[in-house]
Amino acid sequence: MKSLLKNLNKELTEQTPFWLMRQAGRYLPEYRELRAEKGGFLAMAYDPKAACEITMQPIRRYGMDGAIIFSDILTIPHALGQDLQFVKGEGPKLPPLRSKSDFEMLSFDDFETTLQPVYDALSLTSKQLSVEGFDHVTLLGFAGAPWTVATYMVEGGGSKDYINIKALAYGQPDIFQALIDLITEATSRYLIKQIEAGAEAVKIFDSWAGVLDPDQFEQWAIKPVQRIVESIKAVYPDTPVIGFPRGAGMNYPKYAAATGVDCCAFDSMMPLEWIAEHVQPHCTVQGNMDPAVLLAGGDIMEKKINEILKVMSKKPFIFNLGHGINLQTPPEHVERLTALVHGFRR
Ligand code: 1CP
Repeated sequence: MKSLLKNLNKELTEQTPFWLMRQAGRYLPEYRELRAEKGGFLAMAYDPKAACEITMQPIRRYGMDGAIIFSDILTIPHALGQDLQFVKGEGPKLPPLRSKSDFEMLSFDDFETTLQPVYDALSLTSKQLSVEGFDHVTLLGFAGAPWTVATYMVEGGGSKDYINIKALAYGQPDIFQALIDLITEATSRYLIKQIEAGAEAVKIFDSWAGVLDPDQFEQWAIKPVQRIVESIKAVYPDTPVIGFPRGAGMNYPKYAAATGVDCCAFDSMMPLEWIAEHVQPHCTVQGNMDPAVLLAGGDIMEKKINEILKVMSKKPFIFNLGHGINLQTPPEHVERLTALVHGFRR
């Protein structure tokens, strides 16, 4: 079995597997070239050949143990009928949903047709990995967690204070619950189809879980993910699920225990010894080097990589960053990281 999958199945391997969040993207010149040619992010994400090519780019350069399909968490609102645009340098823009009638416009009518290119990209990449001899690489599918996806749908893009979505959650809990239920259903269907198309494991990104209070965390970060994991496991009991409740802090152990994820991914804010003591006994762990360390490179990067591997690699562990690669990262730093992680022995 592939080493990343082995670790997800709670088996130790001599070498620690790794991949990097946002490993395909703007820090790579070959990505920037293709982006200029295709004319934008969505055009690439919905073009199975382009998405496959971009997914392969970092694998060809570095041979990571995981290849995450090139797509975005915002394909779900888009497939439910909400307009979506990526404005260069500004990130995603959606017409914000606020009133009851805004939410009533969402539907499953075009859901599968909109998402078909993502499934096609996965099938294509699954084949391409073996054509190019990358038999050690695990193909990863993904989706955003309902809370994080809902923040984009209600705020209309990224947010600093999440005030509109929080006002909705506290002030109109019925409407908010219906939105979370809809995204939960959509995400379950989406991830099951991704597995059908060739994803060998899937990751659920809850990038903004850290802004929830403890009760809300239970209600909006834990419960929906628990339901998604249950739906997936009912169809694919052996496909591992990775959960990433970024910024969850002391809620991490509860999340790991209650959601049923096989692996919990960590941000860089959490101390290694604490993770090893409170979470690693219960599930596989993934993370958590600060992307700024990879940007800086040099001796500090070597020191941090070794610290993480020494503490975490005694149990099933996947090396990764605590958040996505910074776009200014020199590709040579990723090459050095690869040598250091793959050179380390448990
Ligand atoms: O070329 C470009 O300008 C587009 C930049 C870009 C890229 C490369 C966006 C827009 N999305 C992606 C790809 C992407 N997004 C992947 C591909 C696989 C890989 O990791 O290599 C993945 C897994 C995501 C997931 C994603 N999108 C998340 C969750 C992870 C995280 O970073 O916290 C989130 C929050 C998004 C929303 C999004 N999409 C794009 C941007 C710039 C953003 C963030 C906006 C914000 O900060 O609010």
